[in-house]
Amino acid sequence: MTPSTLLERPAPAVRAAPADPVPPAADALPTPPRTAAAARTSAPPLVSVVLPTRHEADTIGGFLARTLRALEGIPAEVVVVDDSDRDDTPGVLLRLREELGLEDVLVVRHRPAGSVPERTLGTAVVEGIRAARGEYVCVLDGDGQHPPEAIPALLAAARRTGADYVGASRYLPGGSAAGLDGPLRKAVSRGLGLVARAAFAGTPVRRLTDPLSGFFLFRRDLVAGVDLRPVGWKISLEVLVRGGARRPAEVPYAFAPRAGGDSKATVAQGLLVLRHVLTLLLGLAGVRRGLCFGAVGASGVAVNTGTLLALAALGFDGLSWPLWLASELAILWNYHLHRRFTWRDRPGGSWWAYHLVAGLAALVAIAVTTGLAQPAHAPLWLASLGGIAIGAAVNFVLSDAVVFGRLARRRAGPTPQPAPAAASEPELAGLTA
Ligand SMILES: Nc1nc2c(ncn2[C@@H]2O[C@H](COP(=O)(O)OP(=O)(O)O)[C@@H](O)[C@H]2O)c(=O)[nH]1
Ligand SMILES: [Mg+2]
Repeated sequence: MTPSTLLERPAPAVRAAPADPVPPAADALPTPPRTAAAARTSAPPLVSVVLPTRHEADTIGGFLARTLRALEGIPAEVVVVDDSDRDDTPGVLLRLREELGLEDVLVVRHRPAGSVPERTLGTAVVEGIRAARGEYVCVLDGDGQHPPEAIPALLAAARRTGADYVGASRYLPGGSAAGLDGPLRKAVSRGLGLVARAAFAGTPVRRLTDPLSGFFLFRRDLVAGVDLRPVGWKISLEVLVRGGARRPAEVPYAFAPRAGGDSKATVAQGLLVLRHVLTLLLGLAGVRRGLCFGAVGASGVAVNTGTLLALAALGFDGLSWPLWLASELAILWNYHLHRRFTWRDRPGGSWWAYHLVAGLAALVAIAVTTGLAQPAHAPLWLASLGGIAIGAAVNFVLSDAVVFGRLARRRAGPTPQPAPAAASEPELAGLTA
Protein backbone atom coordinates (compact mmCIF):
# COMPACT_ATOMS: atom_id res chain seq x y z
CA MET A 1 0.00 0.00 0.00
CA THR A 2 1.46 3.39 -1.01
CA PRO A 3 1.37 6.37 1.30
CA SER A 4 -1.35 7.98 -0.79
CA THR A 5 -3.66 4.97 -0.53
CA LEU A 6 -2.99 4.97 3.17
CA LEU A 7 -4.08 8.57 3.29
CA GLU A 8 -7.26 7.84 1.42
CA ARG A 9 -8.31 4.98 3.66
CA PRO A 10 -11.98 5.64 4.51
CA ALA A 11 -12.85 6.51 8.09
CA PRO A 12 -13.58 3.37 10.04
CA ALA A 13 -17.20 2.73 10.87
CA VAL A 14 -17.41 1.64 14.47
CA ARG A 15 -17.89 -2.10 14.89
CA ALA A 16 -20.11 -3.54 17.58
CA ALA A 17 -18.37 -3.54 20.94
CA PRO A 18 -18.46 -6.59 23.16
CA ALA A 19 -21.37 -6.44 25.57
CA ASP A 20 -19.39 -5.73 28.71
CA PRO A 21 -15.63 -5.49 28.50
CA VAL A 22 -14.29 -6.13 31.97
CA PRO A 23 -11.32 -3.85 32.55
CA PRO A 24 -8.34 -6.00 33.51
CA ALA A 25 -6.83 -5.40 36.95
CA ALA A 26 -4.44 -2.46 36.74
CA ASP A 27 -1.47 -4.49 37.99
CA ALA A 28 -2.09 -7.48 35.68
CA LEU A 29 -0.77 -5.77 32.57
CA PRO A 30 2.37 -3.83 31.75
CA THR A 31 1.75 -0.07 31.87
CA PRO A 32 1.04 1.10 28.31
CA PRO A 33 2.11 4.51 27.01
CA ARG A 34 -0.18 7.17 28.47
CA THR A 35 -1.15 8.73 25.15
CA ALA A 36 -2.20 7.06 21.96
CA ALA A 37 -3.52 8.63 18.78
CA ALA A 38 -5.79 6.96 16.26
CA ALA A 39 -4.29 5.97 12.93
CA ARG A 40 -4.45 9.47 11.47
CA THR A 41 -4.00 8.12 7.96
CA SER A 42 -7.67 7.30 7.49
CA ALA A 43 -10.11 9.84 6.00
CA PRO A 44 -11.71 12.09 8.61
CA PRO A 45 -14.71 10.46 10.26
CA LEU A 46 -18.24 11.86 10.20
CA VAL A 47 -18.27 12.43 13.93
CA SER A 48 -15.66 12.79 16.65
CA VAL A 49 -16.92 12.01 20.12
CA VAL A 50 -15.01 13.98 22.76
CA LEU A 51 -15.04 12.59 26.31
CA PRO A 52 -13.43 14.46 29.21
CA THR A 53 -12.54 12.15 32.10
CA ARG A 54 -11.03 12.44 35.55
CA HIS A 55 -10.99 9.50 37.96
CA GLU A 56 -13.55 7.38 36.14
CA ALA A 57 -11.59 4.08 36.12
CA ASP A 58 -14.46 2.12 37.71
CA THR A 59 -16.98 2.91 35.00
CA ILE A 60 -15.07 4.02 31.91
CA GLY A 61 -14.76 0.50 30.40
CA GLY A 62 -18.51 -0.08 30.43
CA PHE A 63 -19.16 3.47 29.23
CA LEU A 64 -16.77 3.08 26.29
CA ALA A 65 -18.54 -0.14 25.29
CA ARG A 66 -21.91 1.65 25.42
CA THR A 67 -20.53 4.48 23.31
CA LEU A 68 -19.11 2.12 20.68
CA ARG A 69 -22.39 0.22 20.48
CA ALA A 70 -24.29 3.50 20.06
CA LEU A 71 -21.94 4.52 17.24
CA GLU A 72 -22.17 1.20 15.42
CA GLY A 73 -22.17 1.74 11.63
CA ILE A 74 -21.29 5.45 11.92
CA PRO A 75 -17.82 6.55 10.72
CA ALA A 76 -16.59 7.84 14.06
CA GLU A 77 -13.67 8.33 16.39
CA VAL A 78 -13.63 8.72 20.15
CA VAL A 79 -11.21 11.22 21.68
CA VAL A 80 -10.73 10.93 25.43
CA VAL A 81 -8.89 13.71 27.26
CA ASP A 82 -8.08 12.52 30.74
CA ASP A 83 -6.71 14.39 33.75
CA SER A 84 -6.66 11.57 36.28
CA ASP A 85 -3.90 11.25 38.81
CA ARG A 86 -5.57 9.22 41.57
CA ASP A 87 -6.65 6.25 39.44
CA ASP A 88 -5.69 4.55 36.19
CA THR A 89 -8.49 5.73 33.86
CA PRO A 90 -6.10 6.14 30.89
CA GLY A 91 -4.52 2.73 31.54
CA VAL A 92 -7.96 1.08 31.41
CA LEU A 93 -8.73 2.85 28.12
CA LEU A 94 -5.40 2.02 26.52
CA ARG A 95 -5.68 -1.66 27.42
CA LEU A 96 -9.17 -1.81 25.90
CA ARG A 97 -7.88 -0.04 22.82
CA GLU A 98 -5.31 -2.75 22.32
CA GLU A 99 -7.50 -5.71 23.29
CA LEU A 100 -10.47 -4.65 21.16
CA GLY A 101 -8.37 -3.46 18.19
CA LEU A 102 -9.60 0.12 18.48
CA GLU A 103 -6.42 1.69 17.12
CA ASP A 104 -8.35 3.41 14.29
CA VAL A 105 -11.15 4.60 16.53
CA LEU A 106 -9.94 5.55 19.99
CA VAL A 107 -7.58 8.41 20.84
CA VAL A 108 -6.52 8.70 24.48
CA ARG A 109 -4.75 11.81 25.74
CA HIS A 110 -3.61 11.79 29.32
CA ARG A 111 -2.46 15.08 30.85
CA PRO A 112 -0.35 14.46 33.95
CA ALA A 113 -0.09 17.21 36.60
CA GLY A 114 2.07 20.07 35.33
CA SER A 115 1.84 19.03 31.67
CA VAL A 116 -0.54 21.86 30.72
CA PRO A 117 -1.07 25.28 32.34
CA GLU A 118 -4.67 24.53 33.36
CA ARG A 119 -6.12 21.06 33.84
CA THR A 120 -9.89 21.53 33.91
CA LEU A 121 -12.93 20.03 32.26
CA GLY A 122 -13.04 23.10 30.01
CA THR A 123 -9.47 22.88 28.75
CA ALA A 124 -9.87 19.10 28.32
CA VAL A 125 -12.89 19.57 26.06
CA VAL A 126 -11.11 22.26 24.03
CA GLU A 127 -8.11 19.95 23.62
CA GLY A 128 -10.45 17.18 22.47
CA ILE A 129 -12.15 19.51 19.98
CA ARG A 130 -8.79 20.56 18.58
CA ALA A 131 -7.69 16.93 18.22
CA ALA A 132 -10.98 15.95 16.54
CA ARG A 133 -11.09 15.39 12.78
CA GLY A 134 -14.80 14.70 12.24
CA GLU A 135 -17.22 16.85 10.28
CA TYR A 136 -19.20 16.96 13.53
CA VAL A 137 -17.94 16.96 17.10
CA CYS A 138 -20.06 15.56 19.91
CA VAL A 139 -19.06 16.38 23.50
CA LEU A 140 -20.40 14.41 26.44
CA ASP A 141 -19.30 13.47 29.94
CA GLY A 142 -17.38 10.23 30.32
CA ASP A 143 -19.10 9.20 33.56
CA GLY A 144 -22.29 7.78 32.06
CA GLN A 145 -24.62 10.63 33.08
CA HIS A 146 -25.04 11.60 29.41
CA PRO A 147 -26.46 8.64 27.44
CA PRO A 148 -24.26 7.94 24.39
CA GLU A 149 -27.30 6.19 22.87
CA ALA A 150 -28.61 9.71 22.09
CA ILE A 151 -25.61 10.62 19.88
CA PRO A 152 -27.23 9.28 16.66
CA ALA A 153 -30.33 11.42 17.38
CA LEU A 154 -28.18 14.54 17.75
CA LEU A 155 -26.32 13.72 14.54
CA ALA A 156 -29.54 12.97 12.65
CA ALA A 157 -31.08 16.27 13.82
CA ALA A 158 -28.03 18.21 12.65
CA ARG A 159 -27.99 16.53 9.24
CA ARG A 160 -31.74 16.70 8.69
CA THR A 161 -32.23 20.33 9.69
CA GLY A 162 -28.85 21.79 8.74
CA ALA A 163 -28.37 22.94 12.35
CA ASP A 164 -24.81 24.01 13.15
CA TYR A 165 -25.27 23.17 16.85
CA VAL A 166 -27.53 20.56 18.44
CA GLY A 167 -27.78 20.55 22.20
CA ALA A 168 -29.09 17.65 24.21
CA SER A 169 -31.67 19.18 26.54
CA ARG A 170 -32.89 18.06 29.94
CA TYR A 171 -35.68 20.62 29.77
CA LEU A 172 -37.49 19.81 26.54
CA PRO A 173 -40.60 17.61 26.77
CA GLY A 174 -39.26 14.06 26.86
CA GLY A 175 -36.08 15.09 28.68
CA SER A 176 -35.31 14.87 32.38
CA ALA A 177 -32.92 16.36 34.92
CA ALA A 178 -33.78 13.74 37.52
CA GLY A 179 -30.14 12.55 37.70
CA LEU A 180 -28.97 15.92 39.02
CA ASP A 181 -27.91 15.61 42.62
CA GLY A 182 -30.53 17.21 44.89
CA PRO A 183 -32.97 20.12 44.61
CA LEU A 184 -30.26 22.77 45.08
CA ARG A 185 -28.23 21.47 42.13
CA LYS A 186 -31.42 21.35 40.03
CA ALA A 187 -32.35 24.93 40.96
CA VAL A 188 -28.82 26.20 40.23
CA SER A 189 -28.77 24.42 36.86
CA ARG A 190 -32.13 25.90 35.88
CA GLY A 191 -31.22 29.37 37.19
CA LEU A 192 -27.88 29.54 35.39
CA GLY A 193 -29.57 28.42 32.18
CA LEU A 194 -32.05 31.28 32.50
CA VAL A 195 -29.23 33.76 33.16
CA ALA A 196 -27.46 32.59 30.00
CA ARG A 197 -30.64 32.89 27.93
CA ALA A 198 -31.31 36.39 29.25
CA ALA A 199 -27.71 37.51 28.77
CA PHE A 200 -27.68 36.34 25.15
CA ALA A 201 -31.24 37.33 24.37
CA GLY A 202 -30.01 39.05 21.22
CA THR A 203 -28.63 35.77 19.83
CA PRO A 204 -30.14 32.37 18.97
CA VAL A 205 -29.05 31.17 22.44
CA ARG A 206 -32.29 32.66 23.81
CA ARG A 207 -34.26 29.91 22.08
CA LEU A 208 -32.39 27.04 23.74
CA THR A 209 -34.00 25.38 26.75
CA ASP A 210 -30.64 24.03 28.01
CA PRO A 211 -27.87 26.34 26.74
CA LEU A 212 -25.39 25.14 29.38
CA SER A 213 -25.77 21.46 28.52
CA GLY A 214 -22.54 19.48 28.75
CA PHE A 215 -23.89 17.16 26.02
CA PHE A 216 -23.93 18.73 22.56
CA LEU A 217 -22.93 18.25 18.94
CA PHE A 218 -21.80 20.86 16.44
CA ARG A 219 -20.27 21.23 13.00
CA ARG A 220 -16.54 21.37 13.54
CA ASP A 221 -16.19 24.25 11.06
CA LEU A 222 -18.23 26.40 13.49
CA VAL A 223 -15.14 26.76 15.66
CA ALA A 224 -12.46 26.68 12.96
CA GLY A 225 -10.09 29.56 13.68
CA VAL A 226 -12.11 30.51 16.78
CA ASP A 227 -10.11 31.02 19.95
CA LEU A 228 -12.01 28.97 22.56
CA ARG A 229 -11.17 30.26 26.04
CA PRO A 230 -13.48 28.51 28.47
CA VAL A 231 -13.87 30.04 31.91
CA GLY A 232 -14.95 27.04 33.95
CA TRP A 233 -17.05 24.17 32.65
CA LYS A 234 -19.64 25.49 30.24
CA ILE A 235 -18.11 24.81 26.87
CA SER A 236 -21.46 24.72 25.07
CA LEU A 237 -21.78 28.47 25.66
CA GLU A 238 -18.26 29.02 24.39
CA VAL A 239 -19.05 27.13 21.17
CA LEU A 240 -22.44 28.82 20.73
CA VAL A 241 -21.31 32.40 21.38
CA ARG A 242 -17.73 32.52 20.14
CA GLY A 243 -18.56 30.16 17.27
CA GLY A 244 -21.58 32.38 16.46
CA ALA A 245 -24.01 29.48 15.95
CA ARG A 246 -26.87 30.67 13.74
CA ARG A 247 -29.03 27.59 13.53
CA PRO A 248 -29.06 25.81 16.87
CA ALA A 249 -31.44 22.97 17.59
CA GLU A 250 -32.12 20.71 20.55
CA VAL A 251 -33.15 17.12 21.23
CA PRO A 252 -34.41 15.90 24.61
CA TYR A 253 -32.46 13.48 26.82
CA ALA A 254 -32.57 12.19 30.37
CA PHE A 255 -29.62 13.08 32.60
CA ALA A 256 -28.82 9.89 34.51
CA PRO A 257 -27.59 9.56 38.10
CA ARG A 258 -23.89 8.73 38.51
CA ALA A 259 -23.19 4.99 38.42
CA GLY A 260 -19.86 5.28 40.28
CA GLY A 261 -17.05 7.71 41.16
CA ASP A 262 -17.82 11.20 42.43
CA SER A 263 -18.87 14.49 40.95
CA LYS A 264 -16.07 17.01 40.62
CA ALA A 265 -18.51 19.92 40.38
CA THR A 266 -18.08 22.62 43.04
CA VAL A 267 -19.85 25.81 44.11
CA ALA A 268 -16.91 27.74 42.65
CA GLN A 269 -17.65 26.14 39.24
CA GLY A 270 -21.23 27.41 39.51
CA LEU A 271 -20.00 30.96 40.19
CA LEU A 272 -17.54 30.73 37.32
CA VAL A 273 -20.50 30.34 34.97
CA LEU A 274 -21.53 33.91 35.82
CA ARG A 275 -18.01 35.16 35.09
CA HIS A 276 -18.01 33.20 31.85
CA VAL A 277 -21.34 34.73 30.78
CA LEU A 278 -20.01 38.23 31.51
CA THR A 279 -16.75 37.60 29.63
CA LEU A 280 -18.60 36.31 26.59
CA LEU A 281 -21.12 39.14 26.78
CA LEU A 282 -18.44 41.82 26.80
CA GLY A 283 -16.82 40.06 23.86
CA LEU A 284 -19.97 40.39 21.71
CA ALA A 285 -19.42 43.08 19.06
CA GLY A 286 -22.79 44.78 19.71
CA VAL A 287 -22.32 45.02 23.48
CA ARG A 288 -18.74 46.23 23.18
CA ARG A 289 -19.82 48.83 20.62
CA GLY A 290 -22.64 50.06 22.84
CA LEU A 291 -20.31 50.44 25.85
CA CYS A 292 -17.67 52.23 23.75
CA PHE A 293 -20.31 54.54 22.28
CA GLY A 294 -21.50 55.47 25.78
CA ALA A 295 -17.98 56.10 27.06
CA VAL A 296 -17.01 58.20 24.02
CA GLY A 297 -20.28 60.15 24.28
CA ALA A 298 -19.59 60.90 27.97
CA SER A 299 -16.07 62.11 27.12
CA GLY A 300 -17.60 64.32 24.39
CA VAL A 301 -19.92 65.93 26.97
CA ALA A 302 -16.81 66.66 29.07
CA VAL A 303 -15.07 68.26 26.06
CA ASN A 304 -18.14 70.35 25.31
CA THR A 305 -18.63 71.58 28.89
CA GLY A 306 -14.88 72.07 29.45
CA THR A 307 -14.61 74.24 26.32
CA LEU A 308 -17.60 76.37 27.39
CA LEU A 309 -16.16 76.86 30.89
CA ALA A 310 -12.70 77.68 29.49
CA LEU A 311 -14.16 80.25 27.08
CA ALA A 312 -16.24 81.77 29.89
CA ALA A 313 -13.12 82.01 32.07
CA LEU A 314 -11.42 83.90 29.21
CA GLY A 315 -14.31 86.32 29.15
CA PHE A 316 -16.14 84.90 26.11
CA ASP A 317 -19.42 84.24 27.79
CA GLY A 318 -21.84 85.09 25.01
CA LEU A 319 -23.79 81.94 24.21
CA SER A 320 -23.89 81.74 20.44
CA TRP A 321 -20.39 81.23 19.00
CA PRO A 322 -18.81 79.68 22.15
CA LEU A 323 -21.66 77.14 22.10
CA TRP A 324 -21.07 76.44 18.42
CA LEU A 325 -17.29 76.10 18.91
CA ALA A 326 -17.71 73.77 21.91
CA SER A 327 -20.17 71.56 19.96
CA GLU A 328 -17.86 71.41 16.93
CA LEU A 329 -14.92 70.40 19.11
CA ALA A 330 -17.01 67.72 20.84
CA ILE A 331 -18.22 66.31 17.50
CA LEU A 332 -14.64 66.21 16.18
CA TRP A 333 -13.47 64.54 19.37
CA ASN A 334 -16.27 61.94 19.28
CA TYR A 335 -15.72 61.23 15.59
CA HIS A 336 -12.06 60.40 16.08
CA LEU A 337 -12.68 58.25 19.15
CA HIS A 338 -15.53 56.38 17.43
CA ARG A 339 -13.27 55.63 14.47
CA ARG A 340 -10.49 54.54 16.81
CA PHE A 341 -12.61 52.48 19.24
CA THR A 342 -16.36 52.15 18.70
CA TRP A 343 -16.30 51.22 15.00
CA ARG A 344 -12.62 50.27 14.74
CA ASP A 345 -13.63 47.14 12.81
CA ARG A 346 -15.33 49.24 10.11
CA PRO A 347 -12.77 51.63 8.67
CA GLY A 348 -13.69 54.54 6.43
CA GLY A 349 -16.55 56.42 8.14
CA SER A 350 -16.67 59.94 6.66
CA TRP A 351 -16.30 63.01 8.83
CA TRP A 352 -19.02 64.90 6.92
CA ALA A 353 -21.53 62.11 7.30
CA TYR A 354 -20.79 61.86 11.01
CA HIS A 355 -21.07 65.63 11.36
CA LEU A 356 -24.50 65.57 9.70
CA VAL A 357 -25.68 62.69 11.90
CA ALA A 358 -24.42 64.36 15.09
CA GLY A 359 -26.11 67.63 14.08
CA LEU A 360 -29.36 65.81 13.38
CA ALA A 361 -29.11 63.98 16.72
CA ALA A 362 -28.57 67.32 18.49
CA LEU A 363 -31.67 68.77 16.79
CA VAL A 364 -33.69 65.72 17.85
CA ALA A 365 -32.37 66.09 21.44
CA ILE A 366 -33.35 69.78 21.50
CA ALA A 367 -36.81 69.04 20.05
CA VAL A 368 -37.46 66.22 22.57
CA THR A 369 -36.23 68.33 25.51
CA THR A 370 -38.40 71.26 24.47
CA GLY A 371 -41.39 69.01 23.87
CA LEU A 372 -41.06 67.37 27.28
CA ALA A 373 -40.36 70.60 29.18
CA GLN A 374 -43.07 72.74 27.62
CA PRO A 375 -46.19 70.90 26.46
CA ALA A 376 -45.61 67.94 28.81
CA HIS A 377 -44.44 70.07 31.80
CA ALA A 378 -41.67 67.63 32.77
CA PRO A 379 -38.98 69.02 35.11
CA LEU A 380 -36.08 70.46 33.12
CA TRP A 381 -33.53 67.85 34.28
CA LEU A 382 -35.85 65.02 33.23
CA ALA A 383 -36.69 66.67 29.91
CA SER A 384 -33.00 67.19 29.21
CA LEU A 385 -32.12 63.56 30.10
CA GLY A 386 -34.91 62.34 27.81
CA GLY A 387 -33.58 64.55 25.00
CA ILE A 388 -30.02 63.28 25.48
CA ALA A 389 -31.17 59.63 25.51
CA ILE A 390 -33.23 59.92 22.32
CA GLY A 391 -30.55 62.04 20.62
CA ALA A 392 -27.85 59.49 21.53
CA ALA A 393 -30.01 56.64 20.21
CA VAL A 394 -30.52 58.48 16.90
CA ASN A 395 -26.78 59.15 16.71
CA PHE A 396 -25.91 55.49 17.41
CA VAL A 397 -28.39 53.98 14.97
CA LEU A 398 -27.50 56.34 12.11
CA SER A 399 -23.76 56.16 12.74
CA ASP A 400 -23.93 52.37 12.83
CA ALA A 401 -26.10 52.05 9.74
CA VAL A 402 -24.90 54.92 7.58
CA VAL A 403 -21.64 56.57 8.69
CA PHE A 404 -19.76 53.40 9.64
CA GLY A 405 -22.12 51.10 7.76
CA ARG A 406 -23.08 51.19 4.12
CA LEU A 407 -21.47 54.52 3.28
CA ALA A 408 -18.21 53.56 4.91
CA ARG A 409 -18.11 50.20 3.18
CA ARG A 410 -18.75 51.76 -0.23
CA ARG A 411 -15.91 54.21 0.31
CA ALA A 412 -13.52 51.58 1.63
CA GLY A 413 -14.34 49.20 -1.25
CA PRO A 414 -15.65 45.65 -0.94
CA THR A 415 -14.23 43.54 1.88
CA PRO A 416 -14.09 39.78 1.35
CA GLN A 417 -16.89 38.20 3.39
CA PRO A 418 -17.40 34.55 4.28
CA ALA A 419 -20.34 32.98 2.46
CA PRO A 420 -23.49 33.85 4.44
CA ALA A 421 -24.99 30.96 6.33
CA ALA A 422 -28.64 30.12 5.78
CA ALA A 423 -30.58 32.67 7.76
CA SER A 424 -33.69 30.72 8.50
CA GLU A 425 -34.98 30.46 12.06
CA PRO A 426 -33.57 27.81 14.36
CA GLU A 427 -35.57 24.65 14.69
CA LEU A 428 -35.82 23.81 18.31
CA ALA A 429 -38.90 22.01 19.30
CA GLY A 430 -38.23 18.42 20.28
CA LEU A 431 -36.22 17.19 17.31
CA THR A 432 -35.64 13.49 17.28
CA ALA A 433 -33.82 11.20 14.91
N1 LIG B 1 -10.31 15.88 31.72
C1 LIG B 1 -11.03 16.30 32.77
N2 LIG B 1 -12.27 15.83 32.97
C2 LIG B 1 -12.95 16.24 34.06
C3 LIG B 1 -12.44 17.17 34.99
N3 LIG B 1 -13.37 17.39 35.94
C4 LIG B 1 -14.43 16.61 35.63
N4 LIG B 1 -14.17 15.91 34.50
C5 LIG B 1 -15.04 14.99 33.77
O1 LIG B 1 -16.13 15.74 33.29
C6 LIG B 1 -17.34 15.02 33.39
C7 LIG B 1 -18.33 15.78 34.26
O2 LIG B 1 -17.81 15.90 35.57
P1 LIG B 1 -18.66 15.53 36.86
O3 LIG B 1 -17.72 15.53 38.00
O4 LIG B 1 -19.43 14.29 36.62
O5 LIG B 1 -19.61 16.77 36.97
P2 LIG B 1 -21.19 16.77 37.17
O6 LIG B 1 -21.76 15.77 36.20
O7 LIG B 1 -21.58 18.17 36.87
O8 LIG B 1 -21.40 16.37 38.58
C8 LIG B 1 -16.96 13.65 33.94
O9 LIG B 1 -16.76 12.78 32.85
C9 LIG B 1 -15.64 13.91 34.65
O10 LIG B 1 -14.81 12.77 34.67
C10 LIG B 1 -11.11 17.67 34.75
O11 LIG B 1 -10.56 18.47 35.50
N5 LIG B 1 -10.46 17.20 33.64
MG1 LIG C 1 -21.28 13.82 36.00
